[in-house]
Amino acid sequence: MSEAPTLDPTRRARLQQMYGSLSDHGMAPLWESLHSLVKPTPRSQTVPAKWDYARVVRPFLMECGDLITAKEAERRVLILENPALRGSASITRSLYAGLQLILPGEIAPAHRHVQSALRFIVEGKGAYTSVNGERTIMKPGDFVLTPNWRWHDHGNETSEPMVWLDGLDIPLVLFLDASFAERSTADTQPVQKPADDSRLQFGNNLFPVDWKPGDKNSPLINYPYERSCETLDAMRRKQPPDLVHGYKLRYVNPATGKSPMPTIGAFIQLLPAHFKSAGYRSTDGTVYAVVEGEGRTVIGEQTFTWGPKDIFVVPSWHWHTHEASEDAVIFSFSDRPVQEDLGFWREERADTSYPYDTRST
Ligand code: GTQ
Repeated sequence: MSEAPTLDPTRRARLQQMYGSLSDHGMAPLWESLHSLVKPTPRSQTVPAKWDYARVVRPFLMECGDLITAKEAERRVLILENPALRGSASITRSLYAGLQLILPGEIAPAHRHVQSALRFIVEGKGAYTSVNGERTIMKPGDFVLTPNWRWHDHGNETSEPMVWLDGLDIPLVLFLDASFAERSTADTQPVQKPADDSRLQFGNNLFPVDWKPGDKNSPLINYPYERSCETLDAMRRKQPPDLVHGYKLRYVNPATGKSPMPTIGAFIQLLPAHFKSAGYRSTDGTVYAVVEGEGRTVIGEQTFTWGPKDIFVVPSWHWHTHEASEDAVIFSFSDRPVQEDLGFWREERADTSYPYDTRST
């Protein structure tokens, strides 16, 4: 589709003159920008990018640990900013990602906000997050929720640093001008529920008979890694990998079958050794965090090699393929549930053009 219409020089000059006055009155001519507003296909401002955990992110994070305490910072987090969206605390247009460090003996004080948060544990074992009075102990690969407006604080009573990936809907909430947040008077919430309460109450396919969900968020606050691995392994024993996704699972709210939080969808997938995926694109820009294994992802013309703990982002509607040189497990999150609820979400697969053979070397 063409951009602005081509007009003879006289009309063009008169129009240009009028545009100046229009703008003084808070108006603008639609025909000059129609096709960049109503685009025929998504053209994301977001660019593909990768963050190398061991070589780049971790050293900076540990330096932050020397320079500022978790309590002083309220949250000691390095934001992973998309190189094309600098200054906006965004890794995609709708989502935020950061790496949070809590050192032994530290706490991150209690607060709550409209923004929903997920944690995906990268390093360390045994620190806790408290969500509305329930503490959950975290270990690598666990997927932990802090849904909208729940009080939450974090603490590390172990002897090791604890690092996790934070995923929040900060840009989406800012876009909608709907942000509220408050600090608690107490830094640490009193423990009000038994250990593992939500998992025992809601994680066994049994709900209290009269329980009704209060909102769209999962009643579970921790989806432990061993359960994800068990499910991925069972899938692998049963069937060949999907040509695009390998073996891919979505985390669900057991009360609704939908995503654990309404604004962020989360996924975990296993790519068997030597798997090369078929091309794929979807409208949800997606953040990937590698748990285990090595491989590479080709996004358009760019190749990103990755290993454990690395993080990369695939923008909306960008063709990409994944290749694993050894068995690889990758976590990911996106705004897919928002787009699905609004009827926007689309995907496209190129299965036939990318044959693969898991036995080749
Ligand atoms: O742990 O509550 O990365 O409020 C950004 C904002 C983490 C948190 C972030 C937050 C948090």
